[in-house]
Amino acid sequence: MNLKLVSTICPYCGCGCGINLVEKDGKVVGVEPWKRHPVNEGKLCPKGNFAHEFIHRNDRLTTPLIKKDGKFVPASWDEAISLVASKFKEINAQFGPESMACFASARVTNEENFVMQKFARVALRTPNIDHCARLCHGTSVAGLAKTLGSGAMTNTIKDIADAKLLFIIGTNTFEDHPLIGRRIVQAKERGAKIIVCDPRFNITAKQADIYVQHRSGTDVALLNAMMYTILTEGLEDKEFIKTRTKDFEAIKAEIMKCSPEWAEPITGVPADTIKKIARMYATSGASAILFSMGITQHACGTDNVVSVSNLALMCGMIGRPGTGINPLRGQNNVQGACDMGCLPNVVSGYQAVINDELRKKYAAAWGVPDLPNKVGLTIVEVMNAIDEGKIKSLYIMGENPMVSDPDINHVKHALQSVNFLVVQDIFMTETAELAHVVLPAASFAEKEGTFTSTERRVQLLKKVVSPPGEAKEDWEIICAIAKKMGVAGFDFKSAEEIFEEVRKVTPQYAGMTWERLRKPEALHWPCPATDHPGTPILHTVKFTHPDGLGIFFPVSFKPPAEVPDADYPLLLTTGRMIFHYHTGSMTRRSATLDNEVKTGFVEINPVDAKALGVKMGDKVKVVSRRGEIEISAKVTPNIMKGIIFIPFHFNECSANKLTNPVLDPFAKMPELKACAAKIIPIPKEDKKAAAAAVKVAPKIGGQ
Ligand SMILES: Nc1nc2c(c(=O)[nH]1)N[C@H]1C(S)=C(S)[C@@H](COP(=O)(O)OP(=O)(O)OC[C@H]3O[C@@H](n4cnc5c(=O)[nH]c(N)nc54)[C@H](O)[C@@H]3O)O[C@H]1N2
Ligand SMILES: Nc1nc2c(c(=O)[nH]1)N[C@H]1C(S)=C(S)[C@@H](COP(=O)(O)OP(=O)(O)OC[C@H]3O[C@@H](n4cnc5c(=O)[nH]c(N)nc54)[C@H](O)[C@@H]3O)O[C@H]1N2
Ligand code: SF4
Ligand SMILES: [Mo]
Repeated sequence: MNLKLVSTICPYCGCGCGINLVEKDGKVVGVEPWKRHPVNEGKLCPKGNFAHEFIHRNDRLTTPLIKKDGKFVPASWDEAISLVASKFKEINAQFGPESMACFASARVTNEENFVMQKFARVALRTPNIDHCARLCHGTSVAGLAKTLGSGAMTNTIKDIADAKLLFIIGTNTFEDHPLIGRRIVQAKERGAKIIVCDPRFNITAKQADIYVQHRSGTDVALLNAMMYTILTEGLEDKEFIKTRTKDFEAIKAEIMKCSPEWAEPITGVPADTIKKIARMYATSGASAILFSMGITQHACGTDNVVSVSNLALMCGMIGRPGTGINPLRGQNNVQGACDMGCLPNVVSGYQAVINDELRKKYAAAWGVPDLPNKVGLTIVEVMNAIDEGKIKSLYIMGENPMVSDPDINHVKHALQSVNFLVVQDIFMTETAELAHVVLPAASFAEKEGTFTSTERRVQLLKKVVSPPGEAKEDWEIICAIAKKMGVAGFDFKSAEEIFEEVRKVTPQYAGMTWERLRKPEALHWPCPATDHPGTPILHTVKFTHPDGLGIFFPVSFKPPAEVPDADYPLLLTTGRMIFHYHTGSMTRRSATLDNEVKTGFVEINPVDAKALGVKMGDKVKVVSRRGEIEISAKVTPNIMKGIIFIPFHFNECSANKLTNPVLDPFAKMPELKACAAKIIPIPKEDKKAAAAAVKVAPKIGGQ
């Protein structure tokens, strides 16, 4: 028996855990711990432990597919690439470059994302390039760019264990970043206090010394009231405010309107609790903030992030070990996809496309006269622009908006009506089904490249087995289309060669080489020179703004765009669970994970359930202004009265049929965490039919 262990990186969340894939006879047959990996030290969550199970599924895409008369027909690469290239050229000539859009992917490598943004900007000459960071930490990037000058996690994962207090708000870390959760446990064992603020008493909240249950969408009220206590009791860090920040005076007036007594009826949190957590945060000596989607996915998401930043700056809890503002980035390579410039306003290294000097320098490095010099459309804006007839072609690599975008009925309408849709994935997803051409990609185990984790750690991915059938690496496919279109600059021979180009044009990555990255220590960006050790902690002596100062911005509380009313009396929030990942394309095809949880549910408080006459397991309809779904009720006191929660992983009871696509004005983030909804019990006689419908719906379950 010939077993080989290959050390590589988990393909799921942004923790960036190291795993050993076990290879036997050209197949990946298991996962073994990589004990000396500095992030996870051999520990893995269930998704990492079973990350091999989807790789050799027999429903992997193995050949290009072209839709003819409404049916997919297998095609050769030559035929598919020729068709895509000629269609792209035709649409470009007929409707102009701005009628075209590309979605990159937080699941694929830095090199593949870099090539995708180059393809959009050089081959299609369109500014319309975006990816799922828009629905994720787009507001963190926007908010922290305003206050600190750059929008990444300020400290490292390991550093979390050194905090004296962890302020955990809007992240269910134990389910969604389990190997960061482990550092929370370590901090607790060393005596740290844990505060969790979340409308659900989730698994993470169970670890808290103080659990604060506030209403979805009231974070600014809660944070401002904490700052009110800190200011009125003189607990702010005056020295830090004086030497490291500016515009502190500008926020005082707003904060002084927000007493804990004012916040109590808005948030549902007793004023005394708000005062207590404010004092604890300000006086621990080393407080770190962890936040994620509960903060970001709101129409006021940027405000929420700025408010978090105000709190940390006011208390001087940044730039030192055990402190910091830590947006826990979600996907394995969402940090990297942003770093590589798969955003409509920046090329790689966050260099703004509207800055003439930076853009011209960048274009010169690519040997082209210029690049699109305006900010392109974001994900939800692309869907709207298709409806308005402005976008005619969409090239999607490694995203599944038919399950992950808000207001699915609208997304479906858009994707069905766009002139030309190309989807590049490893499986036939709900989105791929609507495509004109489907291109089969190699998975994480079948290619080389780099991923950048939530702590800005750049790590090498190893090729363990060959892709199935004729599937190719994403960068190879993109380059083949570009070359067929007759565009120069896509003649890469390997991922490493692409990385060499990344280094040249991306200051944060300039000092990294694959040779250096082969060591498991890897490197945290910024790493400007080959003898630079990388930067684990940001902002130790100055912030990223030109004057080096952190900036305060006043933020006032605004309720969610849709609040409960007589017609829709409940507030719906959405999120995740440990066993499933996003649209389920991989975890629902992994037998072990699929067996754990087969389908979705709606969490409802016992008081609300009783008033509706709904019992545990009953099938109900959940209805919003955008759509309705049928789903089983999970009656639990863990969810606040008046709030309901649905995990968004399950297409047959899709939370996103209900969610509100209203956007944050700065980051264009949709309000995925708050919309008005109602529950309609399904009368007894209809229940059998509904149950049968739900049973047949999941068609991709474990094989
Ligand atoms: N198992 C698993 N892990 C994952 C993922 C996955 O799909 N599955 N996805 C990855 C990705 S891309 C991401 S972005 C991360 C996301 O990780 P998280 O942010 O942890 O994920 P969510 O479950 O969406 O939301 C977190 C919490 O926000 C709470 N919340 C809801 N509304 C509000 C509010 O208004 N205010 C506050 N303060 N809290 C609120 C929810 O109750 C929930 O407990 O997870 C990553 N890890
Ligand atoms: N209601 C609600 N909606 C949400 C959220 C929420 O909390 N609530 N969260 C939002 C967030 S934070 C995020 S990040 C998004 C995620 O939204 P998506 O990015 O759309 O979700 P994924 O399921 O991760 O989709 C990734 C796709 O990439 C494919 N894939 C995997 N590896 C590869 C590869 O190597 N190459 C290629 N070409 N394809 C590959 C997978 O099969 C899958 O179809 O969802 C958002 N939507
Ligand atoms: S914590 Fe994240 S990176 Fe680590 S094993 Fe789990 S899913 Fe993979
Ligand atoms: Mo995300």
